[in-house]
Amino acid sequence: MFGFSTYEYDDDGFRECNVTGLTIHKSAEDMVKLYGLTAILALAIGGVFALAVAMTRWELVGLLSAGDFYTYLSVHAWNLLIFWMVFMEIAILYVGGPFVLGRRLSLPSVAKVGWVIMAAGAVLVNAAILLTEYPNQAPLLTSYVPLPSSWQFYLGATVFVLGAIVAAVPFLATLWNHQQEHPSETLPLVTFGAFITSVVALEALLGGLITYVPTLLWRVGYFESLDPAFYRQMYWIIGHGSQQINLLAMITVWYFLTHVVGGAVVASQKVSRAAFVLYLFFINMGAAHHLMSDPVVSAGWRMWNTSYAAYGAVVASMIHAFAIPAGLEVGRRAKGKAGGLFGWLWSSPWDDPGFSATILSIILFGFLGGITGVMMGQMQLNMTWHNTLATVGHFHATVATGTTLAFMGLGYYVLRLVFGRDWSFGPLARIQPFLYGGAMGLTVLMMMYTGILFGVPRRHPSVMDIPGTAFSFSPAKPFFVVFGVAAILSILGGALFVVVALASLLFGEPFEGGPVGDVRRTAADGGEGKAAHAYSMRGTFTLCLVFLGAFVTLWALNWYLLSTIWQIGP
Ligand code: HEM
Ligand SMILES: [Cu+2]
Repeated sequence: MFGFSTYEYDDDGFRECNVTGLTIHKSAEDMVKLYGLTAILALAIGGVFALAVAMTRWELVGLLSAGDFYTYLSVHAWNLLIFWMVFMEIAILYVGGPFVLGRRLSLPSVAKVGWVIMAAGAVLVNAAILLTEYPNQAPLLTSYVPLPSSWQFYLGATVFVLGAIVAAVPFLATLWNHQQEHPSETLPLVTFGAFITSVVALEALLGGLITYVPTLLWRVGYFESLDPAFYRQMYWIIGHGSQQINLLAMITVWYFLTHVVGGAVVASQKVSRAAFVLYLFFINMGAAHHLMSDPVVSAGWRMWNTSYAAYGAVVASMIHAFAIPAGLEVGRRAKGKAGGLFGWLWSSPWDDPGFSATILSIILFGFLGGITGVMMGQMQLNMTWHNTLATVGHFHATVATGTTLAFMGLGYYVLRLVFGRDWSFGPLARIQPFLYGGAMGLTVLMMMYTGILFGVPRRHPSVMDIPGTAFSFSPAKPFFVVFGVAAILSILGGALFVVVALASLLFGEPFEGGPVGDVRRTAADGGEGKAAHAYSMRGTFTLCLVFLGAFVTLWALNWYLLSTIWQIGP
């Protein structure tokens, strides 16, 4: 497809990848290319709008008028959080299913139809937002009822959701056919992770239909009104659910890339699989954290869903956060690539952007996104985060930094192993994950500081003069300078990825194959024939203690800050 690829197939359409050892069929490969490239296009569009949005919030520049700000913010959010992520996730399903199982993609024409529907939905959403005219309003990400967004927007959103459901069908059919032929085989871990992702995705997408179809009917006049409380609850099934898809897909990519590039093994299949199953049962309840400040749902309901129940999902995250670095440590110790506490880490292939993007994704997601998510998902602390720029900081740490970096890392390997192209501008490709991750880390911290320390609200075109507020935000000004510069750098970092990807496709040298990173893809387990869990994991354990220390410190600090604004007693 597209004629960019350098690989040849046998008469049945199969070829063997000499890096991963996977048997890959053209039907699946073509679709990975199609969905992957579409995702990168959405990333580029969203990134351009990011620049305008960030340069408006940096009031020194103050780029956009109030009216335009909401239009640009909506285009930014939909292209990045929805189109970049979901097109990439369908590609990940096709990697995790047919690629890993060594099969052709079942129902390949359904995959094409799915793409056409999704692309039509995406174009319609973008057009509807950009052409919004008063009294219609730009929807932002959430299009909360009774905000009147155009019916074309809701139609586009519905079409896109339907398209994503159609696109998931070939993946599920591939798994179904595989199980029919090999009823007693267990799915490989990456396929298992992709399967759980698809189940969570279908739940989320059904939530999307329950949200967008009634709203569309309201906008075309069929319903007189829609209950905002109903909308918010239903909306967050997809709004939060799609973040869970992002999380699960990212974790699946973490397992895949640390293995392919760093030589990681799975320390314990059972433990990692159990963690995926925990997500399946508990992660949806986290959706209630978006309703923390909503008066309609009872305090008991909020607390049960966001504390007790959601901790089932937090435990799962903690397990993966241990298992993935531990797998890397064990894999590298087994291959003699480690000495001392952290030798396995220092000796890793940091100059490989697939590897550095993955590790930066893990670290930044965990420390910046994960810790803040658990804090702001807690009822009392939520009060200091709700609707401030700190919330935006949180989700830029998770999706915009963590997931985006992981998907970029995967993108580098799609270029090599699927398109058969080596990276153009090699030195730039090597620094790209560090530039993007470093600058985004700083951008995110500034959003959090200005939100938590000064209460700067989210979704507001002006910063220092906000109607209805009696106090001054001006002490936040110096932080916005850092924010503005870091935002420009991170957008440059993102643009660099797009440039390297396109240049590699068009002008890249053929990728010669052979082992990548510094490990040979022969035996999956240790050279000495020891079981994976028999190797020391003390480096990972130490890292976990550092994480715990950071967690406790930030938790205590947030409670302290809350206590300074919330007087108890006389
Ligand atoms: C490339 C660097 C990026 C920068 C500098 C950036 C900056 C911003 C800024 C300043 C806002 C507006 C905050 C407000 O006023 O409320 C925003 C909103 C948002 N961004 Fe980004 N962003 C970036 C990348 C991303 C990525 C990669 C994603 C998703 C994967 C993303 C998803 C969102 C979403 C969902 C919103 C909220 C929209 C809403 O409130 O409805 N951003 N971003
Ligand atoms: Cu959520």
